[in-house]
Amino acid sequence: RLAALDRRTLALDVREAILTITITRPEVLNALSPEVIAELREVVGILRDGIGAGTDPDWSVRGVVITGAGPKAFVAGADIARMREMTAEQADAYTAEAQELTSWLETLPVPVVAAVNGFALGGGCELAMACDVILASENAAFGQPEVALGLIPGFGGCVRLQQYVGIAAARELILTGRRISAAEAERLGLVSRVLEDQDALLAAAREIIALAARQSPTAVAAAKRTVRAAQAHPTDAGLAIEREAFVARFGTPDMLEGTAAFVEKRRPEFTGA
Ligand code: CO8
Repeated sequence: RLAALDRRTLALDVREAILTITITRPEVLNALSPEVIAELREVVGILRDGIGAGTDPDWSVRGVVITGAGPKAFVAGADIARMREMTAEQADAYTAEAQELTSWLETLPVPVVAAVNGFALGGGCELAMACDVILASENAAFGQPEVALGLIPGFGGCVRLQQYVGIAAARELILTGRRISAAEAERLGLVSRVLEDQDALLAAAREIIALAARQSPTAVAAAKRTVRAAQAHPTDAGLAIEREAFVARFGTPDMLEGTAAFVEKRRPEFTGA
């Protein structure tokens, strides 16, 4: 179904069970127009249906990489020209769809890696933060510059940036709109690794997914689900959710296989059950 999609703003590539989504509007630094959001929703929606939410999984896609076309930008934010034309109602619908997309990314049962190859500003930084891992090339730059436009972050920035960097740095960045380098983003904990150039960046993104794909897919999905649930709850409720998800692994074929393989000193062969 992915191959049959008519996409004007995205390029899709599936290789070795990894889907790479490239946003292809380099002339406007891959700004997120309503069409980009609609097409991303279509693709991620197909993945949700295809891989499932863990109940009847099809593990033919084991991870997703999101990146931007051209040498300058991952995504330089929402499309400002298009936003100017919107009424408050249209902005509400646009934001609702965009925010739901970020939740879909967070609830896919496979890892999603943002390969940030340039500007990740506003909605671009927010799109990256909805991914499980953010990798950056040396020329990447991050920021939430919405206050310079008379706006505020609306695609999850007020919520997720503080989860990544803590409330102090999040406040500073959101209230000033200050742009930070890849190196500073790494120091703050927004980015997990900085790579020299785009080739190294994409290779590292694929390597992370390939490594996760060697593990039990149901365990990876359960771990992703539990980390997200824990973020949304206070400590005691989070611990209860973790305990329940941990105990649910016991007796599953993948748990029996993984622990047997360790004891028998061999590589596990997971079936995703
Ligand atoms: N929207 C529309 N067009 C853009 C955007 C954008 N966000 N960013 C760049 N462009 C266009 C420029 O207008 C320019 O077009 P043209 O060639 O026709 O003049 C082209 O891309 C190249 O950009 P520049 O010439 O400006 O390139 P520079 O290298 O000089 O500067 C910058 C690069 C610093 C990235 C600069 O383009 C910039 O500041 N861009 C805007 C960044 C920004 O403010 N982003 C936040 C937008 S608001 C937002 O994201 C709200 C999120 C909530 C939305 C929820 C739904 C998704």
